[in-house]
Amino acid sequence: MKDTYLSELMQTVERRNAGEPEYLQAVREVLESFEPVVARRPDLVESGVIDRLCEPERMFIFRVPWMDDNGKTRINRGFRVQYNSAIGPYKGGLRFHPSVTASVIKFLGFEQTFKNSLTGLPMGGGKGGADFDPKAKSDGEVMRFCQSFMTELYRHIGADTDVPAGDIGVGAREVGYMYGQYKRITNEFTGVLTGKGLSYGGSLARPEATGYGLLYFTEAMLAAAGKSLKGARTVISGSGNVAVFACQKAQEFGAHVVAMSDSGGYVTDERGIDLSVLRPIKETERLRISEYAARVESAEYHEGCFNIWQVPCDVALPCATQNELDGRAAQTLAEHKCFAVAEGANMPCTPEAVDIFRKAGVLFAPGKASNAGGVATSGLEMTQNSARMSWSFAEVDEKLKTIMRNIYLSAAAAAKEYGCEGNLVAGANIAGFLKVAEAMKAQGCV
Ligand code: NDP
Ligand code: 2IT
Repeated sequence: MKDTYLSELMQTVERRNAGEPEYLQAVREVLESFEPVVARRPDLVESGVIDRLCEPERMFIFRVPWMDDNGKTRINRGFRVQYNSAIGPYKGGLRFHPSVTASVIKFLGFEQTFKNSLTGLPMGGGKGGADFDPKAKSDGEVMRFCQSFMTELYRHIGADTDVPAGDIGVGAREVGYMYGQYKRITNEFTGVLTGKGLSYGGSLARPEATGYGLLYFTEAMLAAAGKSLKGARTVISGSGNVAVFACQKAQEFGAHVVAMSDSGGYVTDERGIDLSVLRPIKETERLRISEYAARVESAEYHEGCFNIWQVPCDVALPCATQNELDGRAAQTLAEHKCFAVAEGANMPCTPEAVDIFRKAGVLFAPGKASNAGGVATSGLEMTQNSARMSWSFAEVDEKLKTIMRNIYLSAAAAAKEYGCEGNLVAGANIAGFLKVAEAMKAQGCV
């Protein structure tokens, strides 16, 4: 970082958050893209907006005790970061995964603040979760865990305060259990969580929204470069909520999806991934992706998830987790003439990977812009809940398309305006930042 103010701020953030690599990675990437902003907007430096953005408003860490099926007491650690409320109530998902730490939750909350701003909807940034592993747990164990988690979390959230949703390891089942417990404790039926089931206030198209939105964004980015997904060999990592609906929409756009993964390994299928086989394996039977190769003759299973990027492709959509695509993988993708990478996950590409894509001229869509369709549709769920109405699938999907196209346009426009045309990383960071910054400045030093 050349700018003295920004590099000193980064040093302060490093001192204050020592031992939190994911958080520092996310902050560094954003501060690096602020050089042209700092040069042009001294008022934002003077009002301390950027300094304040590098410190979450507050964070809760709590014990989550629950009893397993053998009657043994188990303990997990729960988190909620209320990162920034300048433009709306805190909003962001909950992640249940053994890798969850304060650093992971803070990086996600930081990213969420910019992402939510980009949607154009009035939502601040938040994130939470626990180091709980839902794998191999019975429904009863998952329910007791969710109830215990909510028994602490409920006092910090509310439809106009902080509205959690799903993320890794948190889907319709977990949201249902948490919603039930919230309602039982508070005796209120409000839109306090999104991603709810359709029968109790959920929005049509919310399950599809992140994956669909990713493809709407990708199409817009490709169209501007005179390219399209038609016939594009596509590799998608993950096989969870985001990956499955990314695959569905990619196939609708005419892409040929040849590989998908889970944390154990990946499958290739030259005939194209068959979602009618994959979805029940992952969604209802909750089995490993290796099962797909056992059921589909044209498919092959490969141990180890990170090698999925060795599969030659035109388009890569990382939809699993942070730092899953490193410099080596990026090099291979570039050598294979991959022409576009769009992040469905949060921060799946390492800084080295992003740098390689930029130098090789690979079109690159950063997650805080390209995966914003999920939270945008959560925003639409909040609106429907407040109005006590529900919109049709087509209505929500149409709004989602418009939002994703607008996010692409505003990231591209900000990049151009601030002298880095074509760099959507900088464009998304700057466009997301400016709205939050104006609101923070107007509200004074709080
Ligand atoms: P799911 O839990 O539904 O699926 C996660 C998928 O990623 C699974 O296939 C999982 O494999 C794989 N995965 C998880 N951790 C790892 C790991 N450490 N290494 C390799 N693979 C891993 O989560 P989502 O699909 O909801 O989330 C995926 C990503 O998208 C996350 O980064 C999330 O933050 C982001 N995101 C999600 C949104 C949403 O609306 N759900 C919105 C915007 C972004 P396995 O089953 O083996 O664990
Ligand atoms: O990372 C994300 O944007 C999400 N997990 C979705 C959050 C939400 O509130 O819908």
